[in-house]
Amino acid sequence: MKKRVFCFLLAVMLIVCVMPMAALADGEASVTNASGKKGETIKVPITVTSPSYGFAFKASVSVPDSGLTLNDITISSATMADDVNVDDDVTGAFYTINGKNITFVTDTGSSYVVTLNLTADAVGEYNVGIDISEMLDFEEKAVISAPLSASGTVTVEEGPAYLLGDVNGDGSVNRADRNYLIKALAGWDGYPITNKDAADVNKDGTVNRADRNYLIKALAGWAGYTL
Ligand SMILES: [Ca+2]
Ligand SMILES: [Ca+2]
Repeated sequence: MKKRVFCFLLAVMLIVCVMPMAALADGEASVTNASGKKGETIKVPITVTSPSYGFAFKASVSVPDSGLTLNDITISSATMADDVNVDDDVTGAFYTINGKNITFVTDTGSSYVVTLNLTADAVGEYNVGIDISEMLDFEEKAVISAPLSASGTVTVEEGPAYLLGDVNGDGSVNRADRNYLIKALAGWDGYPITNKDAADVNKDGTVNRADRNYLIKALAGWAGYTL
């Protein structure tokens, strides 16, 4: 009799111990490699997939301390948007998507795309990643057995040293450049053309009234007059 009770208890213990482990099926995460030029915004999509249909997860993303600036994190699914915030109280390069589990409000899918919006500050190759500490299914049961991590590479190449049409060299192209070019071509004092490449908007190798006309049309949005 005692032996039977022991066997029963052992069986219960085995069921209790093994059942939760058997119920866990790992989710997946992957970071898509991305590239761009210095000064540009680079979007890095991270796909998070659950074995369950509909899920919530808690994650942090990592970007390097320099070279890239993390501006924003967006997540696919309009139904989850209200529950997602970038918590920049976290120190260093780590950001947390919601300080807690993202509230589960949808059962419309088994994967989400978390997109990092980065500004490329310096040329280089950088590692970015995501660490998912919890992933819960519709009934708030864990669907990952261990923290889930993924990483990818962001490559930043040298960008143009100037903006075409930025005749006054202030970093943007607008009517001030048109006015500057008009005065420079008219020989006004104090209006030197310091960057001929930027001023040669029609790219014919010289800076003259044709560039002025081109710039006027480009700023007015004429078809075929791109900068
Ligand atoms: Ca300018
Ligand atoms: Ca020209």
